[in-house]
Amino acid sequence: MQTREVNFDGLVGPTHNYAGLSPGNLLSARNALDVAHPRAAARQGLAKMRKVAELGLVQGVIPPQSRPDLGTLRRLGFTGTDEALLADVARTDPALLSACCSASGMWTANAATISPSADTDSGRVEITPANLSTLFHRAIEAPGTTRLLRGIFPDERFFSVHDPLVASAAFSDEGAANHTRFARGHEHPGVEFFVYGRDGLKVAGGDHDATGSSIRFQGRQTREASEAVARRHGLDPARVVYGRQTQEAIDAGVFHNDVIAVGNENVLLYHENAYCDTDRILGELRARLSECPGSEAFLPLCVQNQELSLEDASACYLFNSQLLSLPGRPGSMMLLVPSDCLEHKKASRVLERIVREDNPIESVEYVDVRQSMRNGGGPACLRLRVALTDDELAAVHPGVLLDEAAFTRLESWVDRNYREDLAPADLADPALPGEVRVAMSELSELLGLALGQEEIV
Ligand code: SUG
Repeated sequence: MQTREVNFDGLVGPTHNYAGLSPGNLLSARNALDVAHPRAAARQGLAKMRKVAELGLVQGVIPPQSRPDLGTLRRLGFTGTDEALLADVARTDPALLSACCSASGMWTANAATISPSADTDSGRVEITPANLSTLFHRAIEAPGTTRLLRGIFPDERFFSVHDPLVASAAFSDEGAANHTRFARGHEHPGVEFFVYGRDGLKVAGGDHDATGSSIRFQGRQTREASEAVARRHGLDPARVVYGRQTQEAIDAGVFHNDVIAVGNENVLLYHENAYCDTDRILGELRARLSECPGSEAFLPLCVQNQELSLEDASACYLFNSQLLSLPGRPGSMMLLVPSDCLEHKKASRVLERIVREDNPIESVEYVDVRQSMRNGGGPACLRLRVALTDDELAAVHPGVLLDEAAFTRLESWVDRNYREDLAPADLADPALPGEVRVAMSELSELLGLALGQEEIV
């Protein structure tokens, strides 16, 4: 039986816009209130999926959630027809309207943490949808994401889709963006690496951390959330490693671990200043992976601060790349990098060095996801990795697994239904919810996936 990693990319939704909703995410702040291009954004995302599929990898898609989220607005006390409600919230609380319009579900690295069946005591794929409770516009994704994941992974013999962790700042969970699995081939049991940015139960005040030091941004993922996910997934504690982000990195715009590191099989590409206690983390990963079946030793690849500073890393997103094992070429990997790195001299030099040196990363390919990047979401943010055996893959809802015909259908669906431009003021356009309703109902047909009432405005 074969096991492979499937990337499930988030399809960019029709309300893709720049609202500056994410403190600590410097690109989101920098591009706030610019005019967005939803059609180009969705096309860029689909082109990336197609590129990965053309490498011979299985590619999946996770549909967008319907926005504006009128259900949430009604639960918050707004009433009347959809049009009246929209006008009311636009007039009385435009910030709430922007939050309820965000297409942030596209960053599926934040949809869930997933442990493959080789690692779990249940022998099933264990899935915990992220509660995303740090930021309101992301927290409202969680119920819809849970329903979508239950639709995509419906067979309880193979998959266990939990409820998200309790929605509290203490258990703030941002999903796979802070989780990396190392294994000597996806079919073997592996080591799961959980990274967090703060302690959740030690209450910090405003601009201070729990020890009273002044900080620029709070970390999002808590230690408590990471530990709870590992417990729930029934992971062997001897094959789990925890690491903490440095406050220096968080303050430089590293709001998720996937902005500063990427791992695959036995390789971890990381920045020198990403973690507190780096030697302990690398030592544990090395030792624990050496006890797993297979033959390759853990291989950390460090990028020094002098080659690329933390600020450079959070501007060019070099680490927010997909590190892909190439089918039929064991031990050979490709790095799929945001095209923004092409214009970044230091990033280009780092990439040249990595490919030149002796390690499994043999090539670099560039992908243009600039529309998403302007919100702080690079190639790695746009995908959720799921290692699946043949039987598990056969039990995935087939409509979300993409072949050439499906790409063509989705591209023309985007061209038919998405606006070219979306300015902040357009979020109050009474025509927008109707357009989204049509798009979502067509998509539901295309994917053969019942997008629940909550997803349809
Ligand atoms: O949560 N941006 C997202 C970007 C998520 C990137 N994901 C990973 N690193 N895995 C966030 O900060 C910005 C929305 C806006 O400003 O309009 C936003 O939500």
